[in-house]
Amino acid sequence: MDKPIRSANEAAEQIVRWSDEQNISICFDKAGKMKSCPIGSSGACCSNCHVGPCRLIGSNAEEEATGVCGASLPSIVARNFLRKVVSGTAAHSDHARDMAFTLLAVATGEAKDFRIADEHKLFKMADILEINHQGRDVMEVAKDVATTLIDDFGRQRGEINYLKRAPQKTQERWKKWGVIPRGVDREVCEGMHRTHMGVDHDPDNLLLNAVKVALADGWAGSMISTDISDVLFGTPHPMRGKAGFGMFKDDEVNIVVHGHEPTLAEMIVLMADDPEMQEYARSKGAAGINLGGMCCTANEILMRHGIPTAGGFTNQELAILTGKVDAMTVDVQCIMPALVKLSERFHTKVVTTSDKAKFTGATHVGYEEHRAAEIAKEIIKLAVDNFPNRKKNGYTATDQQDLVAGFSQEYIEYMQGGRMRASFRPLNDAIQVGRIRGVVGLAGCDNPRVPAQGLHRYLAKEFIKSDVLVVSTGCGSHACQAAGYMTPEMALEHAGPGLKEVCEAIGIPPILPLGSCVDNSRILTILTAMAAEGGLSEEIGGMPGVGIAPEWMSEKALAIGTYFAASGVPVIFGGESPVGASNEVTRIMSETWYERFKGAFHFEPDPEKIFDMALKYIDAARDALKLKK
Ligand code: SF4
Ligand code: MSK
Repeated sequence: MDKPIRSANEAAEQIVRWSDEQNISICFDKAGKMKSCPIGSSGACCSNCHVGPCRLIGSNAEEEATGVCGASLPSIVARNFLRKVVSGTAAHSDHARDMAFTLLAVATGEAKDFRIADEHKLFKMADILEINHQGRDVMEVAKDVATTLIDDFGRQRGEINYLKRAPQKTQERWKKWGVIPRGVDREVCEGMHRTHMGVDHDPDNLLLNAVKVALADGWAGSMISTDISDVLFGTPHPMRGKAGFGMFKDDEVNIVVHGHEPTLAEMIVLMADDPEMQEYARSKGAAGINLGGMCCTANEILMRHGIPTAGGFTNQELAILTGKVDAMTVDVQCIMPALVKLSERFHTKVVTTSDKAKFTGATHVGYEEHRAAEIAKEIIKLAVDNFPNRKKNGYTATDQQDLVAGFSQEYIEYMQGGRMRASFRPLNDAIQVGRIRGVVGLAGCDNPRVPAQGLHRYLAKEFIKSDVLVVSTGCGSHACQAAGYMTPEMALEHAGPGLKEVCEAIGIPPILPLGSCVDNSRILTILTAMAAEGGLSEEIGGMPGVGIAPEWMSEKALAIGTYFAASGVPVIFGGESPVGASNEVTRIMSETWYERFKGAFHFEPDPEKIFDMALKYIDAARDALKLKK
C-alpha cells in the first residue's frame, strides 16, 4: 500500500520516501507505527505517585472517576498541564541563565572570545532595569545588567524585573489574579511542589499557577535570552539567506549546528572563517567549510549571519540521510536521540556540547565559555577529519529556497520611520483603517504526526491572503522558509490587497520571521510597543492578534501558549488537546482566562477551524475597538 504524505515539504518527503526504500526507520515511520496513547495524551493519566499510574476513563469520568487517592479528573488534568508548563519554563529559563552568566563572564573578562556587539541594546536594557549607564564603562554596565538579571532566577520575594515592561493594564490584571512571578526558580520549584502527590487539587488554582510559572518564562526566561543574545551577537536586521537540504556541498566540510543556545554556534560561525581552519580543511582535501543550522540554532545564526538553514524539528534526521553532514553539533532541546544510531549508518559524527545533555554513543566536546574559540576550533577540526570518511551512501537533495530573515522589534520600528522617528504608528494606522486586518503569530514545532510543516504552510498562506500580517518563530519559520514564503516577492503574489499595499510601502514581507522559540518574547514587546503607540488597545489584551502553534509538540510550546494567553493573546494550538479529558479544565483555559486576562488557550486539530476561529477573534477585537471593516 502506498504510504501517505509525511512531510508537506516536498524535498523532505523525497528523503522520507528514500528512507523507506532503504529500510531506515525515522520519526515519521515510528510515528505511524506507534500511535499516541489516548488516555495520556488527553491528560487523564496520573503517574505522580507509585500507587498509580491511575487512568481516569469512562463516560462520567469528569464527575465520578478518581485516582486511588481520590484525585478528580479535572485536578489530574490541570496538574499534568501545570507540570508541562513548568518543564517548558525550566528549559527556556535555564537557557536564559546561561546567557546571563555568559554576559557576566564577558563583562568580567573571563570569556575573552566574546564582545558586546550591540551597546545600544545594552543601554536600553539598563534603562529598563534602572541602571545608570551615562559616562560609564560599557563592561561595568554589562556587569550590572547581568547581575540584575541573574537575580531574576533566584529571587524569593518581589517581582521579576521585566514585568514592568508590560502595559500598565496588563500588569494590573496579573496583580488582581495573584499571578506575578517572583523569581523563575522559585516558581518552577513551587509548580513542581504543587503537582506532587497530595498537594494542590483545585483545577483553577493549579491553572493560575501555570499562568504564574509561564509568565516567568515569557517575561524573564525567554525575554532575557533574546535581549542578551542581541547584546552579545547583534540585534537582527533583515538579510537574505537560503533554506533547504541543497545547502550541503560535495566538496566542502559540512557542519550542522543544531539545538538552541546560540553561544557556541556563534563561535563556530566565526571560527569557520579562520584562515587556520580553512587551511586545515584544504589539507584534508576539502574546498572549504560549509555551515548550516537546524531548529532554533538555525534561526539564531540565520538572522545574524545569513547562514543557510536545513530546517526544523522533523528535518534533523533527514539532514543525516543526505550522507553529506560531516558533523552535527547538538546542545539542548528538541534533539532526537535517534540521531546517534542513525549517524552510524552514514559517516556523520554527532557531537554533544552541553554537559547537561549527553547522548550515549555520541562524541562529547563539553562547551566552556572561557574557552569558546578553542572548543569551536576543536569541533571544526573533528568535522574536517571526518570529511575523508564520507561514504556517498546518502540521498542527494538539491532544494534551496531564497528567504529574508532577521526581523526584530527594533528593526520593524526603524523600518516604519527611520532612526529619528522609529515607531509603530504606520502599522497601527494600517490596522486601524483595515488595510491590515490583524496579526497572527505562527509559532511552534513541526510534527511527524501530521504532514509535517503542512499546517504552517496552509495557515500562513490563508492568513496573508486575508490581509493578516504573520510573524513567525521557531520551526514555524522553517516551515514557511522551506515553502519559499519568506521573501518580499511573496507579498506581491499571495497577500491580500491591503496587506500588499502596506508591505510594499514599508518594505517588509507579509511573513516576518522573528527568530527562535525564545524570541517569541519579541512578540510580547512588539505588542507592548503597539499598545503604547495608541489607536488600538491600551493593553496587550484586546489587540486584533492571535497566537497559533498548529503542529506543536514540546512542553516549551505549552509554556509559550500559556504566557501569551496570560498576557492577553488568544492562542490556538493544533492537535489533540492535552487537557481534552476534562471539560472543566478546557473551560477555565478558554473562557475563564479570557474573562481574566483577555487571552485564552484552545486546542483544535482542524486547520480550517483554526483559521476561522482566529479570524473571529481578530474581527471581534476590531469590533470592540470600533475599527473600520
Ligand atoms: Fe493515582 Fe493519586 Fe497517585 Fe495520581 S497521585 S497516581 S491519582 S494515587
Ligand atoms: S526548535 S520547541 S521543535 S519550534 Fe525551538 Fe522547533 Fe518546537 Fe523545538
